[in-house]
Amino acid sequence: MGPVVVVPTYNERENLPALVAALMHIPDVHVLVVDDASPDGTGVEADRLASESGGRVMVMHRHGARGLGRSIIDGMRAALDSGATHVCQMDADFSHDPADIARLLAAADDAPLVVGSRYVPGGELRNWPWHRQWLSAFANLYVHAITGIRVRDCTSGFRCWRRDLLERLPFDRIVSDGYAFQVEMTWLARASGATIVELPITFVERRLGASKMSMRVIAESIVLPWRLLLRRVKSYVLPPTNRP
Ligand SMILES: Nc1nc2c(ncn2[C@@H]2O[C@H](COP(=O)(O)OP(=O)(O)O)[C@@H](O)[C@H]2O)c(=O)[nH]1
Ligand SMILES: [Mg+2]
Repeated sequence: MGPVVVVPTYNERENLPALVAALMHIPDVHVLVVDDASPDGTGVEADRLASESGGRVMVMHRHGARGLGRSIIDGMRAALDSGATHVCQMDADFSHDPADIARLLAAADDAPLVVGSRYVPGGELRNWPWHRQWLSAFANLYVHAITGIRVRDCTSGFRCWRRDLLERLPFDRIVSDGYAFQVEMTWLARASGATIVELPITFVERRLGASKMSMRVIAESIVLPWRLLLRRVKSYVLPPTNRP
């Protein structure tokens, strides 16, 4: 198997068919939809798309507590198990342009983690309400200030991971689930010494469906950078065998 694009979904029935169709234009790419029992029937739609895809579209149905980060991790694990050379992650709502996957994959030749970035020269935000722009800019400043991570768009959910890097990451240690999940993954990649490259992307606000952003997700993002810092301090203080 070549690259697998993991697409987490919760109530994306209106967006999914067009997204999958666009991804099918990229040679060799497989798609893994990870659906969290969406009440709007996204999972059923995903199964239909899979049955018509000749094996290029796969679906994972999650049950129990829903969560974006957990869904992506489960999707990444399944993609690695099925032999993926790269695992890409992207939103289902067309905020990320499916055609950009080809650019991310090409850039992964030189870096095991490629982040689609709104905040490097050439990157752009379109139609995002001012409060989301402010929140996103603040989140990145906050993460940079506390953790020292130098990636400009730490919360981006548009990424391409090379297999060799993902295999080294300690998935079991991941504690966060929302935007903080993207930050935590970036942190782990950096801690493993991986080169991280940012490619400019244009992020466009969704036209169909609704955002699942919540106060819980924001609260988690406020706490995570401090948890990461604490983890680093502990790893200096504790002998290696006692490390969490
Ligand atoms: N599986 C799964 N996907 C989710 C969950 N929450 C959000 N998503 C998906 O994650 C992507 C980004 O979510 P979205 O609500 O658009 O976030 P926003 O762009 O920051 O407003 C979309 O594809 C959503 O369907 C969840 O709890 N489980
Ligand atoms: Mg969105």
